[in-house]
Amino acid sequence: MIQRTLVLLKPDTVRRGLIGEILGRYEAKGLTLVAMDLRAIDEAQADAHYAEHVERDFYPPLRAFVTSGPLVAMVLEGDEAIEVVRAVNGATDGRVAAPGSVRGDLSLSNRENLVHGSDSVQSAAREIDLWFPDLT
Ligand code: IDP
Ligand code: MG
Repeated sequence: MIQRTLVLLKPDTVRRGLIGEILGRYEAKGLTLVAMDLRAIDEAQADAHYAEHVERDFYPPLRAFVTSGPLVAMVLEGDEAIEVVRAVNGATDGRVAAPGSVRGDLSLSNRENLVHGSDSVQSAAREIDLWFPDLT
């Protein structure tokens, strides 16, 4: 099934100069770039994006992190793109993510883990509408 998914290259990716490295992995996998934008977000956008996590203990430092500098938001499309992107990204905690994944190769942190990928068809639809409301 052809799907679209919302991907964020978080501020650590931008700071560390890894945009090209990570975008290249999605391109090499065969995913198609549908939209992409470098932007800084405020706390309201962070809260909307992470609506399911705003009450969690880890959320205040996560919000500070994702609003700490510019990030790259993008929509990727391809066969089973939601699951494929999450596999390319690897497990949430970079310390245990499998080598070969973005987080496994490039992150040593549970919070500063470089990337976000939508986790379901419903999340992808909600997140694409939130980040790229003009995309049809
Ligand atoms: P995901 O990004 O792999 O889908 P989620 O559980 O949805 O992971 O968590 C969202 C983001 O919150 C993670 O990518 C990470 O940046 C941060 N996070 C999740 N769990 C922790 C934690 O236990 N400590 C610190 N940060 C966390
Ligand atoms: Mg998640």
